[in-house]
Amino acid sequence: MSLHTDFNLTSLDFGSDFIWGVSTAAYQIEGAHDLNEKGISIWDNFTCKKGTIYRNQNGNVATDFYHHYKEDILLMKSMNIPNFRFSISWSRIIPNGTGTINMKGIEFYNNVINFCLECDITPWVTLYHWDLPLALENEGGWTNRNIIGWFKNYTEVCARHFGDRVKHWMVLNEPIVFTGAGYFLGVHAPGKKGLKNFLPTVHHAVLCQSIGGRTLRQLVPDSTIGTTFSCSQTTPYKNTKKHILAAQKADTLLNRLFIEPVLGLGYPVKRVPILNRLKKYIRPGDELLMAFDFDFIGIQNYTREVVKHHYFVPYIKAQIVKASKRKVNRTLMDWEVYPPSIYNMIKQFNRYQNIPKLIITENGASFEDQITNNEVNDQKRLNYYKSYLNEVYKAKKEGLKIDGYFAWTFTDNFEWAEGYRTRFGLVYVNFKNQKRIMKSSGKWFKSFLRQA
Ligand code: GCO
Repeated sequence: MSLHTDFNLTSLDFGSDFIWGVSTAAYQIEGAHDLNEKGISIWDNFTCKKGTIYRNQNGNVATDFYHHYKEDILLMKSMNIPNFRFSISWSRIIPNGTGTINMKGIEFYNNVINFCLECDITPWVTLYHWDLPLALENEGGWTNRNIIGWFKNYTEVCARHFGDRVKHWMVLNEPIVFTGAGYFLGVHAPGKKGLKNFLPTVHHAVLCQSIGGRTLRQLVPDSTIGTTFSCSQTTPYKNTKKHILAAQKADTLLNRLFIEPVLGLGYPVKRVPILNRLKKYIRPGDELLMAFDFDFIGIQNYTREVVKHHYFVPYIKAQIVKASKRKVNRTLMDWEVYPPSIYNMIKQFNRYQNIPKLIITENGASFEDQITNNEVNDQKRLNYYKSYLNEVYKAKKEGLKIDGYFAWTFTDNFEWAEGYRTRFGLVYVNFKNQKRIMKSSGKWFKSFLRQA
């Protein structure tokens, strides 16, 4: 597999109705963490705990999108980017999660939405990109079944205030990551651990996924509604029975756990019997509630995982073998650069019936960026994009369903536990003075999109 792919495509080769855009998330860019009566989120809180984040950094300021949104949206426009995916910070518009609405928060998102529309950029809004109001976490957060009512109310507030202009919605961002990293491993907010936190969280996220979808459809019937999933091809470490089984288990957890209940297939318990313990949280009627006919499914792919049987790993006896241990081409996140993974995941999701549209809602890479004479020549990222887009094109050409592609991400930003160490942007941010510099990858994306 060569990374220096011959790449002669333009965006038009994917069809004139293919959707192109960039993705972001509130906590990673907004900053203004306590401005204008915003409430505290679990990420505001988690980042205060020493040792949780690289160099104890936080998103208090981030890229200060809160004050730079016009500049950023104008830059986006100058780069021919037609669609902008961002998320709403729940605690900015409902500081305590339920109850009083903060009109200053509503105003901020109104300004962002209106400015996008003025610039001819379509807003794509994610309701939940991981920043739960702390007040709700203090009552158990996602482990508490009351989250269903809290989330429904939050969805209604968003639909009522923004639904007249926002016609593209995503309910959740990568539920396996916020449940797994946040409520099982404890490495993301809120830092909870263990099965007793993970399992109820999974079930409640599955319910909120579809309840959010249903609520939006009712209140904004003329909109396109989706939800997003992270996914990675899983490859057995060796072609032996036990490693193959380990890879299948990882596939179940990473790629199937949240999509299958949406499609009415229930939880994929066969390969990972521990998931049978979800029964404890399933109430009569839930099976039906879990399913929803989304207008599109967003998939987010960065890498593949090589998986090994490991006897001592509790519950699943499977372990991911890091890219650095395999001597493969990798990003700063220690994720293997493996373009066929995006093709294979498109293919895997195409095997499900009843997904009307499939959109790549994130793909991108973090590499060391250097500024020389005010330029950032990020050839590795550029090659990454080209080689992954080649694979998306291959899928399209073969007639697989694939309807859009959003790059992760527009500007460098706060990368969760990695802080500001790992930059993913098409645009470089100097975090000392908030200056933006379009990277080579950004310039390339601009010319690639020219005719879109
Ligand atoms: C997501 C991601 C983003 C990350 C990106 C790179 O799920 O949407 O976690 O927020 O920044 O995936 O890791």
